[in-house]
Order: sequence, then C-alpha cells, then structure tokens
Amino acid sequence: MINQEISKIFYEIAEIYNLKNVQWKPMAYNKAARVIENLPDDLKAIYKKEGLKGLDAIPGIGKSMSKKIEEYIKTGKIKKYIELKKSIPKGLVKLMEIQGIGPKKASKLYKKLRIENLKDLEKAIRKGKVKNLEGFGSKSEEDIQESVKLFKERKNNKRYLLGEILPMAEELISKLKKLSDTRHAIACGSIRRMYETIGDVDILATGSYKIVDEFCNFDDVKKILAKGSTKASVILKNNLQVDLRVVKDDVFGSALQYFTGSKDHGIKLRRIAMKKGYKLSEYGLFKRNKIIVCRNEESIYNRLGMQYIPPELRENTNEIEMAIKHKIPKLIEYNAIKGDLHMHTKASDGNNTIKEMAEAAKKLNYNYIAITEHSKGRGIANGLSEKNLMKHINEIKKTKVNGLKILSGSEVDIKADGSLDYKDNILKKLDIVIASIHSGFSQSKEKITNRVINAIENENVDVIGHLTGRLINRREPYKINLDEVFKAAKKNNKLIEINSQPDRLDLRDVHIREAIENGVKLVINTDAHSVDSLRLIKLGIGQARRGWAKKSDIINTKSYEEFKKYL
Ligand code: DGT
Ligand code: CA
Ligand code: CA
Ligand code: ZN
Repeated sequence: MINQEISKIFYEIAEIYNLKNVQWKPMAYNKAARVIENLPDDLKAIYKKEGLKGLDAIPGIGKSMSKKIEEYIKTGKIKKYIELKKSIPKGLVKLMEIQGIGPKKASKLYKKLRIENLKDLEKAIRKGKVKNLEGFGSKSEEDIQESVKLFKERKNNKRYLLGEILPMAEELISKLKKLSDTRHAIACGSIRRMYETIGDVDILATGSYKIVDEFCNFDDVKKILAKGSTKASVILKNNLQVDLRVVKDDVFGSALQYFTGSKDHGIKLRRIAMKKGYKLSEYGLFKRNKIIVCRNEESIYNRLGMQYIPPELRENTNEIEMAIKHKIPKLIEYNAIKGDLHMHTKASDGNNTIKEMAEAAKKLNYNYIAITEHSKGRGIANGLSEKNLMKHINEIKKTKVNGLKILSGSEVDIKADGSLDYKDNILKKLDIVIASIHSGFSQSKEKITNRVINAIENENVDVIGHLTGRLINRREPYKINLDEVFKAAKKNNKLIEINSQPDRLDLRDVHIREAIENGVKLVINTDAHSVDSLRLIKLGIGQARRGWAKKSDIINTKSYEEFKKYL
C-alpha cells in the first residue's frame, strides 16, 4: 500500500522540522503520519474515488498535506520533501534514529563537531570528543555508543513490525483468494504465530498451480527471487519478501503445521513423532510409509498423543510437554475484549472526538471504554492542565452512546522524581487512572522500579501503562525489576497493561507469562489516537495468547459490573 510509503515520508518531514527547531509542524506531521499508518483504506483508492476532497476529509490531514499526498500519488515524489532533505546534511536524520539522539543533540553534534553521519559519530566517539561536548558527558557517550551498536545490528537484520505487516499480508491473501484458481490461502510462519516482528511473509495456498504465475504478476511485485511450479519467492515494491507455496488440498493440514513453525517447535515435534514410530513431514504423518493423517493440524497433534497447540504458543518454550500432559489452557479469544481502557482524543494528542471514539468502540461491540488523555507535564503530547481535565470530564459525562459506558480517566505521568503528575484530590475524581513512565528513561534500575511501585501503591492508580517503555526496533526497555513490580501489583490488586501499539506491544509475550505466573491480572488496551487504531487490539490479544493468557487473566473481558470491582 502507498500509505506506508507516505507515512514514512511524513515521519521524516516531522524529524527534519524538528531538527530545524520549527514549532508545531513536527507534531502535525507526526500525527498525520500516524493517521495514515493506521488508515484501513488505500490513499490511492480514496483519491481515485473522491479526489483531493476525499484526502482533505481524513481527520488529522491538513490541506497542505493532502496536496503533498496528491503529488506523491501522481508523480511518485514530493518536491517539498526533497527540498527539506537537501536543506540539512544527509546523515543527520538517520542519526536521530539512534536511541538517545534527538534533534537537539543531533544539531549540536553537527554544529560543534561536523558530525553528519554514523561513521563520523563513531570516529568522534573513538577519539573521545563527544563526552567533552556540553550537555553530553561520559555516561551519555557510553549510552550513545551502545545505541550505535544496536542500531547497526538492526540494520543488518531488518525485521518489520507485526502491526505493519499484518494489513499488507491480509491484502495479499484477499487478492489471492479472488483468483479463480485458489481454494485456500493463509499466512503462516511468524505472522500466524503473531510474533511481534516479521522477517518475511509466508503464504500457503491450495488450488491449481497456476496461482504461482498469477501471484508473480501482481502489481506489487518488484523482483522474483525464485520461481518453481509450486512455489515462488518475491520481493514487493516495499522491499518485503513473500514466499508462496501451493499444495494439494489433501496435505493442507500438514503443510500448514510445517510452515507455521516455529522451526524449533517443528523440530521437537518431528523428534517426538519419530520416537513413536511415525515420520512427520510437510506432506503428512506416516507410519511405515503409510499415510495416517494430514488434512488438519488437530489430528496431527492428537495422533502424536497431545492436545492441539495454538499457533501463538509454538515457540518450543515447553508447550509440547504441556500438551502431552493436557495442560494447555484455553487461551483468551480474539473477540473476548469488552472494553478498551486507554485512548486519546483531540483534547490531547488524538485525532478524533470523544463521541467519534465512543461510536467506533460501539461498532466493535464494546460495552465500556475509558478516555485517558495525557497529564499536564506532557507538553509535547498536549497534556491537560487540572482545569482542562475538569472540563474534559464534563465533556465525557455529557457524551452518550447507547449501550456504551464511557469512563473518564487519565494517563498520568509517573514523573522522574517518582511522584504523579496530578495530585490525589484530582486523581480521585477520575473513574480510572493509568500511570505511565514517559521520561527519566536512563535512571538506575532501582530508581525506576521504585517509581513504578510508588505508583502502584497509590490508592488512586488502577493500571500501569506500557510497563517497560520499549519501542520495538527503536528503543530498548528501561532497566526495571519486573519481579518486584509484579509482586507489588499482586499485593495491591493493581492491573498491568498490555499495550497494543505495533511498536510497543508492552508487556511483551514472555513478561505476560511471568506476570500471570505471579498471579497478576492484566488489561489489553490500544492506546488509540484515532478511531482506526481501536482495531489494533488484536495485536495485544495475540501477545496475550503468546503469553498463555486465559480469559480470566484479562480483566477487560469482564462485564462492566464485574470490571468495576477491580477499580
Ligand atoms: P521470520 O520470517 O523470520 O519472521 O520467521 P518464520 O518463522 O516465518 O520463519 P521462515 O519464514 O524462515 O520460515 C517459515 C516457516 O517454515 C517456519 O516457521 C518453519 C518452517 N521452516 C523453515 N525452515 C525450516 C527448517 O529448517 N526446519 C523446519 N522444521 N521448519 C522450517
Ligand atoms: Ca516468515
Ligand atoms: Ca519465509
Ligand atoms: Zn497513551
């Protein structure tokens, strides 16, 4: 989709304006980039149908932006963007992709040390020049050095975000399904397992082998890496690799089992099959060369004397042992959420009104939601002053959507000194309080852990938001003692969030499992900044399943009356 390309450009434009110390524009472009990123419809299609007006009508997209989108659709480039890029040294924007280097530091590095790219930066660090720069110091130099290392590792092994790939994979699958020769088409590999990042897309199809040719002729295909009669590997225009495999209907189950992986899970399963005198392959389960089963995955697992294992658990982290003992729990279902408790509206840095968010939530069959703007200290995200929060609570109370309970809440900052950004007398007025860390990331483990525990012990706090603060591919989690946090959450009966934003997915799978083992209850939220992002909930549910979560572990699967007891 062209959306991803444009949203990337807008993010970059925001960075450049940031670097140039331009006011407002960075925020506007970031916001627009995020809207576009989450838009379900193709911008090209909107433009084709409704022209410039259609683009203008998208919330969060200003007039000058829709013109730029039009220009990109028509010409494949944006002049202003090229101009902007030329106006600053080439490597500088790239430099800001390194954790710990924001616009201020990047421009200082450039102005004082003539650092324009990664190479310059590494050289300057080697020579010990960076630590002598005002505002840097040895600690900061060390952090930057570490980030450079991570950055380079990432570049060499690029993995995409699940949330970024899932819509593209779904689009490809639906295109394949429209071909007259296709019967089944399904994404396997890491996508089917809902792993947080994706190396490449694997698609399994059944039907006539003609599909392979038709697939290679798709518009989006830039390059064919390999092509045979039953399979093909291609690179799409957005540089994503897709592997397609076509099999006969009667081996669909065993092929699906094989290509879903993970590799380690597959290897272990094959070993167990062998011990029992079977042979398991992508073509089926065999005994003395006689085929036993292969039509569906369930029967393969059952024949091997174990429970069916959902794809999200297939990582060889003792799921096979548990399946043999029939101890795989019934995981939370993708339709189990009854209310989303973390979202932003126009009042802070979101794109839609309370009413619009509520109506969109109603369409998802939710029974309740919470509106949770940022608190006053988050200037950059337009956090609410106490006075504006009071007004906002009134607005929320006035908003009515049939059959939907709308809670007034806040995502209150846990400040660097450990205190909360609103006083208790303010927090008391809210139905639900989420406390999150947005600053002081480089503090010691002890300090950060204590900040969070302090928030947990505050009687007005209900939920801890995106607990580890990581941004996948961009920022490592801060140092925090999760074990202590989980114990405190359990003791104080507080909830911990699974944030569904594609680059957060925080808590992550292994930590979800640990939290549950510690008896901690969780909620799955989207942290949506627009109506479209409410649908990201499936990413969070996917992680919850990967973390072995049952419905009863996730409190926002409960009816409103039941849920209220936890607040
Ligand atoms: P990715 O693409 O890095 O996100 O991860 P996957 O899991 O999608 O891995 P990929 O695309 O290399 O392979 C897709 C599936 O094919 C994998 O999940 C399991 C299966 N597979 C690939 N190579 C092997 C192998 O050497 N042995 C076994 N048992 N299965 C394999
Ligand atoms: Ca793959
Ligand atoms: Ca693959
Ligand atoms: Zn938020």
